[in-house]
Amino acid sequence: MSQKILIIGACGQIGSELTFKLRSIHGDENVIASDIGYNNLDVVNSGLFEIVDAQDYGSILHCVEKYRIDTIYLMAAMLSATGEKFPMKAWDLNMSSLFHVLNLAKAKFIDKIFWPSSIAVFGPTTPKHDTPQHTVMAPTTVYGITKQVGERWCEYYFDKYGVDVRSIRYPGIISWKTMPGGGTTDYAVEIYHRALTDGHYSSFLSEDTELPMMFMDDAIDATVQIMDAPANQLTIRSSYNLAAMSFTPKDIAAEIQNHIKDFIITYNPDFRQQIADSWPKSIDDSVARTDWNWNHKFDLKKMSEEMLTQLGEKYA
Ligand code: AKB
Repeated sequence: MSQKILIIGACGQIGSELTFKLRSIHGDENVIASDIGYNNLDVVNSGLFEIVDAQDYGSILHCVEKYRIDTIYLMAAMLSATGEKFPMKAWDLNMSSLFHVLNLAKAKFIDKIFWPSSIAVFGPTTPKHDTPQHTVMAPTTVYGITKQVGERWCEYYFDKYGVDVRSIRYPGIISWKTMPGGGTTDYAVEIYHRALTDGHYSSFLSEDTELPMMFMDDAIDATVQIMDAPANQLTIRSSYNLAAMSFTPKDIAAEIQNHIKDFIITYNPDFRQQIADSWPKSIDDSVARTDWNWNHKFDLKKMSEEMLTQLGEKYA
């Protein structure tokens, strides 16, 4: 029997591309996109769409019953930078939405959950290079705290109630279709847009700030792969480390200059610098590679070619 999928937060950066991918795999009639508003017309107009408030259990349950949903991808969240401006809102949204879907699975309304975690679960006392799967985690952002606590709850619901919840610690995700919103790694998307529209970018992170990053196509492939993996192959029920590349603003600017010779970058670090400084520079994702054959395809060079080609057509 085919899966019936609900994506909560389908209008966002990752949710939108996941919607298109899952529709291509499972069929338009089996993938229901939802969000709190009509915030992305490409998604809204591309198939079944419902208004769902991730913080309202009744709103999610109504949709689950209406479409006989068995699998939920919970992509709604407040990210690191916005979370520092609205700490309690970030806590409420990120935690209540997770509890709603975990409890739906515990009550057997649904069978399977995907919930994204983040490199933000790590903190200043975490080893910075090749950060291991199991290590010190003392996040200093509200977003990171919600993701770390969320991971503990996912594992708890798996252990105690047999809830099939699967999770990945996404690094910064770079894409050209939908803009990210409110993250610390957003600079790595904005820079390509500004390179093409203005020939100049003012970076809110300093030139040597190295962070783990990934191109959207790899992030979507990883998400599909972990959800398809046989349950008995998954040894981690908190969240898997996941990696593709690491670079600094200076590295990405140099790569862009290979295509746009007179591109200029300047550096004006703001409050996001402190967040970035608390995160790892690179991630050891060998457990994901062993357990479910994870393998990335895009490095900085290949991603930059793709970003500049796709955005070049958009701005032409
Ligand atoms: C953010 O910057 O907050 C996110 C993340 C790394 O989870 N992109």
